[in-house]
Amino acid sequence: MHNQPFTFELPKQGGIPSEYDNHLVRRLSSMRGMYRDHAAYEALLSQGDPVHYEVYEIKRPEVAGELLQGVSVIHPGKVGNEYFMTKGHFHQVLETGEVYYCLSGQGMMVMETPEGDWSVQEFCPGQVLYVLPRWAHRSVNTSLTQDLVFFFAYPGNAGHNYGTIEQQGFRKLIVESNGAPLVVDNPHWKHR
Ligand code: M6P
Ligand code: ZN
Repeated sequence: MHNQPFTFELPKQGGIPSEYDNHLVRRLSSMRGMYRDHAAYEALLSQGDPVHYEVYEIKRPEVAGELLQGVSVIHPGKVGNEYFMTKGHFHQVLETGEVYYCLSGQGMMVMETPEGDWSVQEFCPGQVLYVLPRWAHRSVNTSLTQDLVFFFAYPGNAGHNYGTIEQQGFRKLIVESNGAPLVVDNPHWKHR
């Protein structure tokens, strides 16, 4: 870990950062129950367990004054008619935000609050997206050919709460309809 201020490079066309400490790989098998079409999920999984998305993290102490940062790469594909996406999470410390900068690809960020407010923002290269404190967030790759690549930074003490989303899902799903992404209600969303 650095003990002096430091710089690193992010390739403008996407790709991996010039330095990182941790490479997190999520395969399709870690997404069980996250997609609406369970049969399509099992069918895809039976053909192999492809890498779904990857996160390159720069390690910093997980304390309030620090910023945790890195690059995420979401590979293209669909489960049924839903595009590949991240699990999504609330922050354990709910009152912490997160900033994203899109480097390449095409995507959407699906967000909601514990009170059930929701927002879906399109996300394309050059755009900064600010996730307000209290908002759960999931990124969706709406291209079927290209990786979605973005830089992120969030407070060191934020933590990840996956349990709430695993239980209730997000209010909105992003599906392909006539070759384009469409925001639809999640029929299984339960407010707990
Ligand atoms: C973003 C950040 C990371 C997160 C990653 C994968 O890059 O928010 O903190 O780990 O997405 O998303 P998830 O943790 O929801 O699987
Ligand atoms: Zn987050």
